Amino acid sequence: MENCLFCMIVAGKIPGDTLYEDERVLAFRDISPQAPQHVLIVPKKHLEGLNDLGQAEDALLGALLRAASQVARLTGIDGSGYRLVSNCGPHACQSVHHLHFHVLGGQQMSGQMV
Ligand code: DGP
Repeated sequence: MENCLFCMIVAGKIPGDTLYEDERVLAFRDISPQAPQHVLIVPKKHLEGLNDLGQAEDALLGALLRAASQVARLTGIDGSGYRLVSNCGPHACQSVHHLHFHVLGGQQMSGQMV
């Protein structure tokens, strides 16, 4: 989608620090990391966010979640643990309107949120 930041990263128009890629999914490091390991998992197909997921996206959702666990292994946080977050809408402070999951790890997290 034109003017979508993550579509531009998927298309290679903006550089991304890619960790994992397959035919449906791209994973790259967040530009403003909030944890020692902070990676974004995005579908190559443009979807605004979680609210856009229909039955037709079931396989894509499986691929996104599998990519998250693959990224956890690649970054060495699968054993210590990690958090998977997707912000949806204004109350969640979603700032990029292309579906994405944050993989956060590499440090002990608080039991708040969540
Ligand atoms: P969210 O607030 O959940 O919509 O998260 C959007 C994330 O995207 C935020 O953590 C910062 C990250 N981000 C914004 N612009 C860029 C960029 O140009 N490159 C990368 N790698 N990450 C970006």
